Amino acid sequence: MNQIYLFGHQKPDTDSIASVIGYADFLNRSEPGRYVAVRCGDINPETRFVLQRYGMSEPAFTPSVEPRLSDITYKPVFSLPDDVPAVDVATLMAKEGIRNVVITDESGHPVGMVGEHALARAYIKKIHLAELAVTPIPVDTLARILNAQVVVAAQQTLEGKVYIAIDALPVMLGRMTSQDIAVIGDNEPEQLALISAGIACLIVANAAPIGERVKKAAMERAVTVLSTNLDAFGVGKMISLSLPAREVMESDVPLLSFTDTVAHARHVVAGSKFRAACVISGDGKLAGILTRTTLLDDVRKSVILLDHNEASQAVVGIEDAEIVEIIDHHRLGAIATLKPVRFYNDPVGATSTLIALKFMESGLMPSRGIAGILLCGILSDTLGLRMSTTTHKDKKVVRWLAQITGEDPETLAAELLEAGMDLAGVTLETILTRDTKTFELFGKTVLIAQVMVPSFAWNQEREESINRELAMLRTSSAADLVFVLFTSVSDGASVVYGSADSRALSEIFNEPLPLRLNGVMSRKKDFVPWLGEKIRSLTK
Ligand SMILES: [Mn+2]
Repeated sequence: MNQIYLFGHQKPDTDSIASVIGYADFLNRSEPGRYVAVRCGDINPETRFVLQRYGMSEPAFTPSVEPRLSDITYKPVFSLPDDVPAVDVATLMAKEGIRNVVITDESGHPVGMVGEHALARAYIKKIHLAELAVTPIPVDTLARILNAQVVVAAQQTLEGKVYIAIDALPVMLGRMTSQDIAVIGDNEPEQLALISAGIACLIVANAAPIGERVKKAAMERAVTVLSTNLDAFGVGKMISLSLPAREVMESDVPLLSFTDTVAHARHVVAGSKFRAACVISGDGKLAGILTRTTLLDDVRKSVILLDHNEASQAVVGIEDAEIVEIIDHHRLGAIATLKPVRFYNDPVGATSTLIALKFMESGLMPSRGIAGILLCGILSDTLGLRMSTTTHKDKKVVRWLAQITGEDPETLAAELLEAGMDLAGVTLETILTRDTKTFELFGKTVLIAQVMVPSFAWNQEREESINRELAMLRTSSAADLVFVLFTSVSDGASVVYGSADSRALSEIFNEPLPLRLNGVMSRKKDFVPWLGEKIRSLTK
């Protein structure tokens, strides 16, 4: 069962976060755990207030839905430690029908890969070497490769040249050192002579009998004795396949991590001579192997979009995701989808209304927390049901949610507004400079700040400091005129404070500031045109 992620738009507001949490809860009633509320932007102060008030946690931050390597299901990986003989690697490849075996170091980190290419290259090179030898190889491993019995175990590992006893004994002995290995047949005098010369290991081929005298002598001289039913040629052949994987492997294997995108992985795999790459987990251990076939799987993430239907507002990578549903109340700027999609658009005041209606219509009762955040989503988007976008459905749903939560929508809307203004614990300087715009009006540079307030009591309490800050702002900005509009949505008015030379101020306003301007809500549409006219008449 694949998970489905619910996203609001970028720069999420309370309506989009409430819809995402509320709808995930609604859907999980029938398929618990399948639907995951997420967000692709920062939570704003108003939404933080709402989530805290109802004890709901923030949706997890998910900045992108581009398929990543963590979205792929990996088959078990064939890997072997770097000290196993190449013949084991080749055997595994043949048995499992695979082209590559990953080689790991003792801590499980991938260090290389052995493929058909590496094996061929290693042995073609080796064919040109005249000598047969073993790199350090455990006696047990050598015995296993040769299908041999360890008759006398004197060493743990062997590392030396390998001689097949076909030359005359003195010639043999002249060449061999105490590190070396002799392969011999059914010839007890020579077996004994080699042992007493003090070589490292005697391999008795053709399952030739090994007498008690030989065993005793070998034990005394600490010579390892192996008995195999291979002939001498077979022993030589197998020893040449005993090279440890670390000497055969190719070490330039591309490594990828779970956070890499599938698109990047495709590129890497296609460019790799192995046509494969290793995926490593956070601790550097081998987690999987990627091949062109693994990358053919469809790894699109399934998403539900709430409170938006335009690609430009959606999470990064939306074009690589599978959209299964859209619920919105905005204009259509709809995303193109590959498959048919459930699309529910209704121009009500908030998406939260549509989610609450889902609960209502299916007879499901939302928890107090879900009801509370949906209520806030609606009150936030409709400014307490005052916006012209408000419909009877929003009003009906607000009544229902108010009943469940025991909230008074009027009071709650005012609290939301105040939380959204983010005035608590912030310095006046920050508040005044958070939203400023500079205009050139008939030769004057005019800086206008705007601050949304819950009521004008807020600025009345701070009159002196506001005037002081404005004077400082005028100096630092070098503007001719500096204004701040304190705007109260519930009053439908703004109060303006200003700093300029006093003659200019009295000529513009005819009375001392601050001044309440009824109906002035928008700096751009209401205040600037009026101010521009005044300044123009002054300069005439
Ligand atoms: Mn909305």
